[in-house]
Amino acid sequence: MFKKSNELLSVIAVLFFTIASFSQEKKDNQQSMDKMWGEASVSGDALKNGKAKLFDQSNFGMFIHWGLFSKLGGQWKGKTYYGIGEWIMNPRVADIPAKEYMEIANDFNPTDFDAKAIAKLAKDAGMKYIIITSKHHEGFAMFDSKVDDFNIVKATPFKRDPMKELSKACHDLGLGFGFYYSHNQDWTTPGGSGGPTKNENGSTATFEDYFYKKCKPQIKEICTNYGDIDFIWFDTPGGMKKNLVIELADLVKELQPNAMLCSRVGYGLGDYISHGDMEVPLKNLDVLWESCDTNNDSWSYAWYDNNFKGPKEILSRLISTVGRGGTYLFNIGPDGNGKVPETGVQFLEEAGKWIKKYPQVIYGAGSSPWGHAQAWGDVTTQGNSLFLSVFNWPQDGKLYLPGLESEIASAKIIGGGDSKELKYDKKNNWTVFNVPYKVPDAPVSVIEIKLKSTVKVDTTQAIYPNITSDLLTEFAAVKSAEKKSIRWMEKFGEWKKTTQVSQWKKDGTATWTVNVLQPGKYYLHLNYSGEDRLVWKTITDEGIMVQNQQAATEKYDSYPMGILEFKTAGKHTITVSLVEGNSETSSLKSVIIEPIY
Ligand code: JFZ
Repeated sequence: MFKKSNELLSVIAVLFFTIASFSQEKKDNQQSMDKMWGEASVSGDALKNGKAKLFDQSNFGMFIHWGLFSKLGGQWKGKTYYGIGEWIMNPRVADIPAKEYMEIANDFNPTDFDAKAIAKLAKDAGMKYIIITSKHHEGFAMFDSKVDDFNIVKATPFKRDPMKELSKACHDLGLGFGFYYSHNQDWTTPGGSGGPTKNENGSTATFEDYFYKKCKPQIKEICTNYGDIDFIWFDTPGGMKKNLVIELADLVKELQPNAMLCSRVGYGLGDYISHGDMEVPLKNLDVLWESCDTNNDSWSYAWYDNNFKGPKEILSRLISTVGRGGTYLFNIGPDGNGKVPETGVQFLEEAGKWIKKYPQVIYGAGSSPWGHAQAWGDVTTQGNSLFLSVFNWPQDGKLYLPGLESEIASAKIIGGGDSKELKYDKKNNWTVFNVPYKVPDAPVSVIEIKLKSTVKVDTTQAIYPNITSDLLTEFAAVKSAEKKSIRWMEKFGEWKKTTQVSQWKKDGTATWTVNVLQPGKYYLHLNYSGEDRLVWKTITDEGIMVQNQQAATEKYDSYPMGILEFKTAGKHTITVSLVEGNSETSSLKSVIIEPIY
């Protein structure tokens, strides 16, 4: 939940996504929208006028990617194309000609689609709304469209409008409902971005042709025929002209004044920022924002993709997103028959059971006063209560909380079972809770701390005495080297991102200020990528130095460096520099400090 509603005027966030980087191999295939630096600013208006309430309070929604691509499931003419399934027709993937692709509709008959079951799944999973692809880049309308025949009612044997069914099922269950719509990219409609450049009759198609004949009229349809809409989730604005984006945003505002627009509409016209990294940001963000993520690796169904996130992974990502101040939009991909893959369903239902027990940890919850994760989990808040969600329960009966400066009124393990007051000691500015050895609950245990006053926290990175501390470069002060976020794709369209330090000059350093409770010896590991072998030096403010040579590869990995010692408790610095190795490519991701047993 976003807390500083009154302070917010306008915030600019730059979304570093280049659709261009979807293509590493076929640079020649780049289209006009390819170089896309989506710059998104959001005004705080949605919060002030109450429109953002569902979004801001819910913190958890369901995303659904479903279309003709779901029928292909990552496979075309006997060959599997690994990566995000909804891009299969793109020249960078299977390169399916528009005409041939459109014929898939002839046999698209998803008779297993059960709108009520999907809405119930979202509800059981603890999600408060559903946002579904009404038209993805492929250009196929998954709804009854009067303005374009390439749609599920006209062009398929199915003949039903599943969006009617799903919007009704959501409204019946009291869930919010919204549509994804690819407004710029349309790969089968002449004039659409990435689409055919000529009309049927051979004349040149313009983007305006597509926009006025299909895109805008379809937005009118989805904003008119499905009752109250809570979200219109436009995507990949690319090089779309500003006046056209304004026309669309205005149309939505006129027809569905309560619909939240995500920043991907373009030109800062969104109500909230959408992050697309399939990842939880590392630092709190004081704007309205959402992180979209998927339950396996692809957004749409792919036959081979059963790498489903387990209940604990779902919960920890959700809690950490709320902890960073955001909302979590979690995607499922029904298959070509309309069925949601069973493993994904099961894991979501298990996660939902946990949320039913701990609603206060999620709904309407505020971000962590620490501004970043804890080594054992994360923190969310309600008023003067802190919820410590523990993903890794300590094995020695002590839970260490660094930097809490406000006075504690009470501390209890919640969620049923043993709800005795927890005893704790204060050491320096650490609070050390005496906790049971046995894990209180699975997959996540929660301690509620009630404070006597509003929370005050020292947010310094902590060295935990009983659990490994990962000091990320995001939190380092860097001199004579370059700290920046880099992004890459694992499989096609599967984005990964990290903040790292590279381009080391001779005197280049990365320095962390840390809060140490337990003086003594710790293992030091460095996580980096690079070439051949590298020599790194790590030195503390007490003059304790560890220098060693280890191998390096192009993949980030952690390597043992030796033993680092803190002679005293309190604030210290840890400074890392590159002694030998390629100063440009040596890329430091984090410093890992591990207690020795
Ligand atoms: C877009 C789509 O191209 C994709 O198919 C899927 O629908 C996804 C949810 O959105 O892909 C993006 C867009 C932006 C980012 C990443 C993937 N981003 O900003 O990191």
